[in-house]
Amino acid sequence: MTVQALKKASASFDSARRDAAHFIDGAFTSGSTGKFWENRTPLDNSVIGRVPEGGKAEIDAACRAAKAALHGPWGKMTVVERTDILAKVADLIIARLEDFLAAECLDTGKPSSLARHLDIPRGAANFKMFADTVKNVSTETFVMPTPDGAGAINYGLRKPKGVIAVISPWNLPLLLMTWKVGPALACGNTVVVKPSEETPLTATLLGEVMNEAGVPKGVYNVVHGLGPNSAGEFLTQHPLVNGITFTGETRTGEAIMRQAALGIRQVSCELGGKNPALVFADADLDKAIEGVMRSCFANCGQVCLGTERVYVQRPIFDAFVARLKAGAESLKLGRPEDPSTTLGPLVSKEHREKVLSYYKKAAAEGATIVTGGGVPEMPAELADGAWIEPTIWTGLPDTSPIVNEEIFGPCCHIRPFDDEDEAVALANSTPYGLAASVWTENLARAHRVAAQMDVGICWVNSWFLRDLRTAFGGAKQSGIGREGGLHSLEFYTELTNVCVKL
Ligand code: NAD
Ligand code: 6OD
Repeated sequence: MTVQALKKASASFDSARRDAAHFIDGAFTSGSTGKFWENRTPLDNSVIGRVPEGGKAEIDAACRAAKAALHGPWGKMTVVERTDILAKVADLIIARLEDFLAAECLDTGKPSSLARHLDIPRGAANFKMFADTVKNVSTETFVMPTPDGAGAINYGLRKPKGVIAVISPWNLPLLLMTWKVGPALACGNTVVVKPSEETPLTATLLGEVMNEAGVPKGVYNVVHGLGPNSAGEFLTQHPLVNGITFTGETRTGEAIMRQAALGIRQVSCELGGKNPALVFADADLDKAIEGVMRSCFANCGQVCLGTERVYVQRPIFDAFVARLKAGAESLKLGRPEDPSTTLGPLVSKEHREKVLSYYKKAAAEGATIVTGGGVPEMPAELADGAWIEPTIWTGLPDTSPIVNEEIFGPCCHIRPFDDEDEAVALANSTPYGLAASVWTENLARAHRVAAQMDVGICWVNSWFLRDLRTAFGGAKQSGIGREGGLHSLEFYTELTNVCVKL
């Protein structure tokens, strides 16, 4: 890209800088707390705009609007009318792709090629897919005999659960928020969203789209704020909330489950991971390197499904390490608008401190630092950003925190193994159970190993690929419940059995 073209692209990103606002009952507001924080981009730490911090009053207003909307025009629509509107929401997200793209890239710093091909289209697809899914849902019916010989018929009625609290993280802000808002609305619920404090922009922008698409007021509400003792906690404790769906860290999931216990509200939790990749000597090495590279470094390692533990069968260990090192060193750090950029910064300097603490721990524990391990030198205009080097280690013990705790950065530890049983035991050795990938050309081994992974999703010779109708969620400390396709409908609806005596 020429310097001039890059400057033009940067100017269009700069025009996306704006204050965020709550979106309550169809209107934008900065609320009544008088508290704001500065939203900074991790690209260079400059201020994007101000974000209002919602308090109890904003949460209450949003929950009341959501409750009222359940029984207003939204609740009276046929499923076709409702899903037509959601299809329009999807179309409008695509029509405003450049606006969403600029907002998401400013908030997160991610390369625009990634947001263009993943975050924003998936944000739209999450509305379309669930709109299609609910049109084809049936419920069970049973005819039963009765002593008088007349019988009875039982049938299920699926009804919206009510007001759904959506608490979402910062790594894939629009994608992960709409992964919950899409099915919740398709099922006829209304939502109050508390987006991550790090990434408030696309949730706000979606309010404009909702109005434009004709979504009735009160159906989609957004209140910005922090977690504990702020909008997040107030939302999960609000008595009008009927269900809570959360994506984020495991420790936050524990807090949210405690909050959900008040009033017995159902909760769905998609939590952290420490995902393994198992690379067998019979793998197609080119494919394995390409897949493991993406799973370690995409989105600067800030993907819950990403790989931080790589286990490689001994005969190919050295070759694998050398090739992954070359791959990591070929990544190009830079501004999102530059098409040659393949790696952005971490989401914030605060998160970089956390990731760097693991980099330091690895060095202190005597890891071999294959590549990276620190902060890169960036051009002066980006020097104040949250940049970090992609990093590979070998040689740490299996008990090391680097091998057991979620780091959420562009890094992995690689360790050799000798046979299948050892690989399976290593893969299952952490308290997490979100995802795994298995790389082998031996079909029987692929199925055998996949069946032994204690995870919600296991890939064979791929990563991140998924039909959205399938179950998504984590085992062990990586989550509770499954979302995706019909599984989402289980969470977002209440099932009433009607038994009619004939
Ligand atoms: P986080 O848990 O710090 O925050 C997530 C959200 O919860 C934010 O909106 C935050 O404000 C809110 N929150 C925090 N404390 C709260 C409380 N007590 N009550 C209510 N809300 C509260 O997570 P993060 O740092 O934003 O995201 C990264 C984490 O998310 C990583 O652990 C990653 O693995 C996980 N994640 C999991 C999945 C998945 O599908 N399993 C997907 C993406 C991210
Ligand atoms: O693709 C999805 O639907 C999904 N929930 C991805 C999660 C990615 C975690 O960072």
